[in-house]
Amino acid sequence: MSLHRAWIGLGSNLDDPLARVARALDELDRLPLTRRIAASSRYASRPQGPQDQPDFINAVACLETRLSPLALLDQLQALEQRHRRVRARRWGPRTLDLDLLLFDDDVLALPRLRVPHPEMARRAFVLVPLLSLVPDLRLPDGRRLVDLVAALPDADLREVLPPEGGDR
Ligand code: A4P
Ligand code: MG
Repeated sequence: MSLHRAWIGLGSNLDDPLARVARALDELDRLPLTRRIAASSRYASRPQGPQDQPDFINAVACLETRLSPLALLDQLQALEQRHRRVRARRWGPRTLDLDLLLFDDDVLALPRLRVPHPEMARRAFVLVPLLSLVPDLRLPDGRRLVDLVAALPDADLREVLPPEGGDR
């Protein structure tokens, strides 16, 4: 089983989102065959989509894993369930949302899994934390992260916590 690099987007806007995202970062480090090798700052932003819900806390983490993409997705979904996430409506409030953003340079279009995450290139709350960790990143199609960030409309994104010490 080879070693892969996976990027995860974390989001929460219910039940103490800052503490929840911190806990989820620890839980990602404890997934089977996986360790977390980087975590961004936490960022607060207004909800993208329906506005009548609390602001979100978002972060991005980098994992080294020997899991396959689908096995990793299973683990992420199980972790979401343990946070009692309620899937009420699309883009609505959630206790914990874990998106698999990138998996090596793979491009996947499976019924359960699309990688790169189809919305990531439009989302400041994904691109900005990712850029803070890997300034020279390119998407599998060759687009540079720095160019995607420059093309975003003015981002309402507030850094609320510095990166964790020692794990970058
Ligand atoms: N799925 C396919 N590809 C992936 C992938 N790369 N990573 C499938 C994770 N899941 C993937 O997801 C629905 C299905 O997508 C899953 O069963 C999986 O098999 P979901 O998370 O249950 O559905 P959802 O979250 O209700 O909808 P969606 O479109 O996934 O929402 P997002 O993209 O998760 O966005 N605003 C701010 N400021 N910050 C946020 O974090 N998040 C959302 C939710 C909206 N607005 C936000 C934020
Ligand atoms: Mg999601």
